[in-house]
Amino acid sequence: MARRMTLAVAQQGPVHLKDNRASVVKRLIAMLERAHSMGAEFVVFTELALTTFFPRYWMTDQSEIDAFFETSMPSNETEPLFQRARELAVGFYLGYAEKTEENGRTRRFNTSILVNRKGKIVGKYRKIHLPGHSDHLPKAPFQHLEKRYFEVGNLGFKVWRTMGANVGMCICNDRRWPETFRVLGLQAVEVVAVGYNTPTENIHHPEPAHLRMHHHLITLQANAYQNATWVLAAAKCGREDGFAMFGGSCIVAPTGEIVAQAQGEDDEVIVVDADLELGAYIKRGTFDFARHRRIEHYGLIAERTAAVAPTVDSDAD
Ligand code: CDV
Repeated sequence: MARRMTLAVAQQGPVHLKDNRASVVKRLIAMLERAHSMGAEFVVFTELALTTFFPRYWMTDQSEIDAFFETSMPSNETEPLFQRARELAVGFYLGYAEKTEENGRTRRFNTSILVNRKGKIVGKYRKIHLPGHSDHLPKAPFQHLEKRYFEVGNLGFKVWRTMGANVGMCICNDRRWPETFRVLGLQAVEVVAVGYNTPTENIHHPEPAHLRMHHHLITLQANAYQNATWVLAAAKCGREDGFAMFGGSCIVAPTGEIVAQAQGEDDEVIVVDADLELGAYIKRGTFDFARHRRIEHYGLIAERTAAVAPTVDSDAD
């Protein structure tokens, strides 16, 4: 029997350096209301939704860096979003830069939260696959300093039972890794929320823009199918102070099909009336993990990071 949940993705257009939190939150509320008017029960906002994508800038002054971070959630500026979501009974995923004190140490993470339909934070995820570099690349057209400004997340990949579904989270670059989705899949995930900021240009290697979009979509589609889960992917996109990031926000069904996709590169809401049971037949069949997984042959995945080539050439006489 179908189990329906109306799912939304709120793609976000550019946030410039001059834009303050209050103006961003206003835009998020407008999209939340639009999603609600389309019947949505859960809305996915993007990664680092409250500010511009600041890892593109080399900064050395810690107070300048910390201005992009939140020290509490909800904060004064985000409380109106929580309030409106509570009134409308809409759950949401929100990404932001988190500064926190843990065991007497200041720590900074690229974080997302899962908020239920009562406005309560029920889950937190801290980004694990941090892309980019930590050193200054003065010749590059822009930086990607996530490895400088954030620590690797310490909360693992978790799934929460909330709003009648098994919901998991990851952030941007995590979506490219099958390990992310398989760990969520092993917790019977039904809905994966992912926000992202993906520059249109690859600063490390000349790469056609269409391939950037291709890689984004094939990873979402393959991971959705291989774990029989809905995937809700929300971009921050367009030109932030001239720096281009692609859109391509979409909702992928457990079959691996894209069932809704954003049309432009600005604030835009897409909604799908989803059947959470759609993936059940795949989980009973091809990807019935209990029957078919062969963990005795997967050891290297958890033991080894870098690839190591065979030492023996099998063609040698
Ligand atoms: N914010 C990101 O994690 N962006 C990466 C870029 C650097 C490739 C991404 O995987 O989209």
